[in-house]
Amino acid sequence: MVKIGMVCYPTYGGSGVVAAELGYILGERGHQVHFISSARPFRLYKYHRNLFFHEVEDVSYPLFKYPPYTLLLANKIVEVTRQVGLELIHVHYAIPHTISAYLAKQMLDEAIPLVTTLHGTDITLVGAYEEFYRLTRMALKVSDGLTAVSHSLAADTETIFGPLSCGIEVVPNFVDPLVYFPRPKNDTERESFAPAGEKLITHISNFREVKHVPDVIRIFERVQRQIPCRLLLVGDGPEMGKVEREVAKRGLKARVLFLGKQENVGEILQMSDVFLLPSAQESFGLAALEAMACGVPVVASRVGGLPEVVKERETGFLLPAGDVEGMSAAVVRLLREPELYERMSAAAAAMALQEFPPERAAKAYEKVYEEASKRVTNVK
Ligand code: GMT
Repeated sequence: MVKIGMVCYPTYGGSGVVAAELGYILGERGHQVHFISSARPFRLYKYHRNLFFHEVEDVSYPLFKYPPYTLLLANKIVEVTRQVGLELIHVHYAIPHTISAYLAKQMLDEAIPLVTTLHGTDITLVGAYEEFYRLTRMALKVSDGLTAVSHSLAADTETIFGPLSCGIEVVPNFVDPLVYFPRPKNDTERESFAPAGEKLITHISNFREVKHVPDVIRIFERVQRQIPCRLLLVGDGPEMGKVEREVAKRGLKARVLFLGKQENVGEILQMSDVFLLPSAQESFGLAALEAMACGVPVVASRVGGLPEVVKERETGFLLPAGDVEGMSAAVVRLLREPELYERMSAAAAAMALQEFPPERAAKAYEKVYEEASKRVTNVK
């Protein structure tokens, strides 16, 4: 049993989801997991005897223009380590979490292993900004164990930051088959969203620019001209205003439903026919995997780690980012060809179950923890 300090963002976003769900599996496997974050991670809602949450409190002081979260988090990691005897720190998203954990390590008397999981934009976007490049490189170097959620992200990391002495272990994200599974469409609330047998197209994201949500609207506009259908938009974020304007401009208000942030996306996916993810960049695409697990074929961009998740022409269609015409044609094909649809839907559910089981990910992380601990012991 390991006492793990799990650091993540609490807000809607894949890295917080992965951290929370990993916490439950590790807790079930007998580890004690202490979440340290600015708020309770949104998927950490169920009680578990081995899961704990420690909030990083804000400190306001007139001289601070910005609250120094990195320092407050470092201090909290030290506090929790002393209080409960953490044996390892596992941070999700390098910036600023690895830096905080590294600072915490300097303040502690005992050496403690630090594992960083890279999720995507911490490397491909934020990490590559000039302002963060050196810090991210340092975060990679000071980690005793490094994991990436896809081979594509591991390769991008070495391309952007050069080779790393401890190497990068690829641990793909996973999906809980008890929450995400196919359900007969007439068993769901579907009728209230898409009456009279209309089709339902779904997009879930944090509505950041990188997600290309306006493309979702453009694709939907083309599809609904040919097939009676509705669009479900789940999530919220900086692009929401732009998306609402795009929907209004195209006269689609009656056909597009904005559901906002939702905790239970499993039920929404179970009533959907097609999942759209036309992102500019996606290191993994957790929402696409969740859709597949519910038997929903995916139409997405052929970028980053998406080809490691969506098997081309088996569980969905991948097209170049920005190819609105190609993606519309793929959705129309799926909705018009029942045989093709059934085959892809069944393959998607089977593949999610076989290739992305939570237990496999938990065992892989345990191995990374073991290696990182050995590395720290050898240095002592
Ligand atoms: O960039 C985001 O959309 C949020 C980010 C996050 O904070 O979780 O998502 C990244 O991590 C997810 C979980 O590992 C991946 O499924 C997403 O593909 C990845 N996003 C991008 O690479 C854009």
